[in-house]
Amino acid sequence: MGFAASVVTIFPEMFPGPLGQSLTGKALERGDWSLDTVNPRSFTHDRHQSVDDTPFGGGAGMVMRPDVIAAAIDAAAPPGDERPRIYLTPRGRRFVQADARRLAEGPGVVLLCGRYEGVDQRVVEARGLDEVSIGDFVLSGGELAAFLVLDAVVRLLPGVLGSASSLAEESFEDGLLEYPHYTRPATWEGRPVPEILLSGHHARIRDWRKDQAKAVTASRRPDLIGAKNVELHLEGN
Ligand code: 9D3
Repeated sequence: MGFAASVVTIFPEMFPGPLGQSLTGKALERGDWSLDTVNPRSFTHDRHQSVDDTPFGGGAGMVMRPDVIAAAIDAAAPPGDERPRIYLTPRGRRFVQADARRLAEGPGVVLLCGRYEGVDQRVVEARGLDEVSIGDFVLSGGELAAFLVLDAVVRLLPGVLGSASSLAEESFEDGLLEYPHYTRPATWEGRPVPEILLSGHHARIRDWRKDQAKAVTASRRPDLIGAKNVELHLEGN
């Protein structure tokens, strides 16, 4: 009885996609989490299996029909299903690490992937959907956003990341970007690793890494300085 993810999408063949590989894929095989998809196409009535129609008031593009999308959501999450329902849309509030942590502590999530111009707004209200965006750029649909949200959540589930790395992560949650990493060879293409790292002076190495983290954060993400965002641990920057 792990974390249950349901994805409402007209492209179910995209899943599990990258989530079937590596850390998240192993966790899926172990049953730490489950993934099912519901295709709105299965809840259409007409000959052409239309999930979309023209927008009232005019304008470009098509809108996903509320009757079809609501039927798909109800099939994915029957009344009484306690899981939060997220509609992935460029109109949403930004998804952040705190959202990933909150979701990982719950029973699962239902993700609605928009296509075309989006979903009829009445379905958002009627089914209590939380509108979420993954960033200030334009995607062609919500499916890649669903992968991103699920990856961020699944790696936080109990037992998915080793307990050693989890503990290591906690200790680094200082709201800064990470210090740079180096491994063998000690000199590569004429580039030596920073001398301090070969010195064996662990306290001085710790101070150097902290200075590096502060410098890269101030340069690339000045918004994080003083924000004291302890939720955030950005790796590999
Ligand atoms: C012309 C207005 N466009 C909004 C910027 C229309 C539009 C573009 C792209 C409507 C939907 C989409 C598809 N995007 C998503 O479904 C999406 C998304 C995104 O584009 N950026 C950041 N997060 C997300 S979550 C879902």
